[in-house]
Amino acid sequence: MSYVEDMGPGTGALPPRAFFRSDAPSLPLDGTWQFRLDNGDWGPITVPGHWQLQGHGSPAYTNVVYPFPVEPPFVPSENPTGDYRLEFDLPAHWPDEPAALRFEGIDSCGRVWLNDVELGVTRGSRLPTEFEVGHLLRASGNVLAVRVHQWSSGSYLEDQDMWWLSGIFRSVTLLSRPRGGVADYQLHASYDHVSGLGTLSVDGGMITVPELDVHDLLPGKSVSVPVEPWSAESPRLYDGVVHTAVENVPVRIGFRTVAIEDGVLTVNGAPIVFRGVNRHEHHPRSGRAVPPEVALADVLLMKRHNVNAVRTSHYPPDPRFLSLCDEYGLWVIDECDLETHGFEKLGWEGNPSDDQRWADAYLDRMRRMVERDKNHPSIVLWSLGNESHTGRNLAAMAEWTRDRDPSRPVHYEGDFDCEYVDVHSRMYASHEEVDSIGREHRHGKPFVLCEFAHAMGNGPGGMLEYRELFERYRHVQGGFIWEWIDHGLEKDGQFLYGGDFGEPLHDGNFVIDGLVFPDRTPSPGLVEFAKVFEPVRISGSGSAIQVANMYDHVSLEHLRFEWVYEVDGVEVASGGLEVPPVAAGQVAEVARPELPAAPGEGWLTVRASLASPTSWADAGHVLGWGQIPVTGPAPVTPISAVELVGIGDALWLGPGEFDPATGLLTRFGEYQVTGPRLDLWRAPTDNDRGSDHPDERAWREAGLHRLQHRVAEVDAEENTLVVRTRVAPPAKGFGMLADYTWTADGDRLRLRLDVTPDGEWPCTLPRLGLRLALPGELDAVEWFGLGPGEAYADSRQAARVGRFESTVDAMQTPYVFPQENGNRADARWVRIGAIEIRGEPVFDFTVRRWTSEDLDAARHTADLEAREHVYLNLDLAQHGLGTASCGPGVLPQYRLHAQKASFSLTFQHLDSV
Ligand code: IPT
Repeated sequence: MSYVEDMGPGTGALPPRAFFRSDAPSLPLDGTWQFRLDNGDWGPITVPGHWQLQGHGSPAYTNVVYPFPVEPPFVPSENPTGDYRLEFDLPAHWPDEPAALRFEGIDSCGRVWLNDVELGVTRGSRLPTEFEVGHLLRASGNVLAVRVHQWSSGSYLEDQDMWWLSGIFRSVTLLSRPRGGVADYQLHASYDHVSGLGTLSVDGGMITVPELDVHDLLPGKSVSVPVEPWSAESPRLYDGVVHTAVENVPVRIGFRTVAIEDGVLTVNGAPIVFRGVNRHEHHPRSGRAVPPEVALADVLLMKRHNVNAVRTSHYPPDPRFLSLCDEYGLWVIDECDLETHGFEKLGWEGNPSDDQRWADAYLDRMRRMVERDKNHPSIVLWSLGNESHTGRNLAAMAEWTRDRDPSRPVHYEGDFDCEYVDVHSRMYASHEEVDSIGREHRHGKPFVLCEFAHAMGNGPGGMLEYRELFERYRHVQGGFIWEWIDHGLEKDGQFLYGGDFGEPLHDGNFVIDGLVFPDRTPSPGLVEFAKVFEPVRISGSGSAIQVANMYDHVSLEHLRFEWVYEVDGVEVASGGLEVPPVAAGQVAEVARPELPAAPGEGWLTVRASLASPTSWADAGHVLGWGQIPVTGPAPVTPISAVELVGIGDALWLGPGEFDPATGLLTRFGEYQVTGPRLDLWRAPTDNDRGSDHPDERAWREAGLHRLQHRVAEVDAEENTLVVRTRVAPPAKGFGMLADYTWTADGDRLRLRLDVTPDGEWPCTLPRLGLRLALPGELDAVEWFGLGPGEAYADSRQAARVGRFESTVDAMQTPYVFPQENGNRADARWVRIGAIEIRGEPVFDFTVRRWTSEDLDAARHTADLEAREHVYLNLDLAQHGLGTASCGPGVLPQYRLHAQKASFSLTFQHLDSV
């Protein structure tokens, strides 16, 4: 058996230790190396990076299944193998001391030589390996050679849901390790919330923290001093130096104590709630080689969207990311590089987790993570890995970890019975199940959803209802959205997903399931997250405004409050709001400001924003807001009926011209239109397509994507046009009776639509509304309703009542896999060109240059081409979104059923106002 298939950890490495940089010399070896794949020609390659993203071979995506036969530890003989080579000289004055050659990540197995001497073999792709090389170094002409194999025994332990990408994808550094220097160090920095004292000690060197007046504290000794604690909400760090006579390591210390008290996870004595995301390392061009500035971009985006926690799914991230979490403030579950999910397909037969032969490899992975990351205050839980079922090797990892670092509890979702974990964790549990876990306080442990609300495509729906559960039970302590980013790979201006590289086995767009698009543009899901999980909640009742502090630790002192009063979406007054101090978890009540009387629909909007700039956002950045209704809409003038006129082949009613045969509107003022006809179809979302809750299958089976319209009667009365139709799918007996009743006055047309199900409907409806084709020149859109972004029944917290302007193109949400998007909810009116449409009282609308059928057929955004019309959907309702692409479907209250309904709209021609 070759070293590639050896089941043990790698060979030849130095013992794992903390990741740090000291004042000892070091030499970064990142940059251009020489490379060849499978003994091909040598050429340049960038390290860190993946060879598949630099012109050699291609990426492949599978979620659960291994892309090779499952016969552990063997891997295919056709095993893509890359040879890397770098020549380097030492900088002047490089000391004659031991030195470590550090690889931060090689995927999946690397054999390393320096100056023709073999150093050893690495395994554990997302974990560091160091080799002792001091004795091999020369002043110049050092030759570093690494042979990297795409597949190894390690691949069996690295079956995470992501692209298979190989190579030296994290940094390589040569570090001088002076004799008598800091070999490794461990900080212990706890916080006693009763006394307000932080207790500091360090192993591995002396420590000096000038700000705390701590100088040369000896290893093993401790000191207790008054400190400000560290939390994700107030990430106070103290700069210090761990030192020996010959080496200084700058450190940043955060004092905090993680505990489980009465089955509740606390930090510094207060229970915490994870409002978190699962973060894979991904960049649309460089894959899991994520540059530090991109990691920072993630942290800033998270902080600005009220994300307070990250689970590093499903491997330890680049350690620089953890330093950013310390600095900016994010709770972290650091997860080990371990997943054997593909064995599930084999009934877990042969799963490494319970096979003694893999014991060392499991423990080695955990040790390398814990030792590397132990000094980060942001890490509050250690996670053993993901989806690896159960077994002795996992139990051993947990036991070792608890012993090595008693300061942090252990997490692993797969241990359903909580035999060796400290935290009860589940993924995708429905609201109902979370509620019962809450009621029963199952296992008596803190409960977290390590994955919930699958952010694939349009959605997730139902986040608000999860939040309510997090607030209902003290020990239901939040969760982590699956997931942070769409793993689309960019090519020719498009984002590609599974199958786009010709992979014979793949899981399609299941890799496109993030809150941000591949280029990190926030998707509507992230905007909704920010609102649902806002740290300050503002509501109103009567003449009072309630301000609730939803933080776990800090007060609202850093915020300023402002209000604006808008009538019919137009600002009429504004001002500042004095809010008394509100401690974490408390609510303050303040009087509503005096508001001017003005006719129309009046809304008071109160915003809480940063009073001064922080490291992650400017002053004025809004963290929470609420809207309070003040006055209702002014009454509309009723239609004073005009008469129908027949001219030649056409029927005229006010500003509208109708086809007497079909009863369809063909012209409105100067616009040629085709229209409004009953529409029940939407381009299914990923969540509609979800496997366990197959709304889409039922809809297609029912034929809702190919409804036919039969005009039963066009009844032109004196001043009313009544068009009776029956709309139904081919081959089926059920259908919908749809009656259109038109009346008009000089420049207005009023339509009442009455729908009545005919026969037994077998399924829910994607939407219930009307579709109208308008001339393609129309572009500018203005509306008064919910906005500015899209909103759906179960994902609409982020939309506020206001007056908004946009364009047809800008109103499309470019989901990587095209699907229903862009719905604007609760419009009172919308204006497109000179057409104004008013609801009674409100309606939803979408407007696009292609049809729902085009959207349904498209597989990539580039498939969507503008037609010559603009299609306007005017809906009474749409089915909710849910999160059935992985998890529960649409909650009952957001499901759209076929039932009797009426819906009225008034079309007004504005030029004639
Ligand atoms: C769960 C995985 O943990 C995660 O990696 C991802 O694949 C997610 O699903 C879906 O995108 S596992 C699933 C069987 C619940």
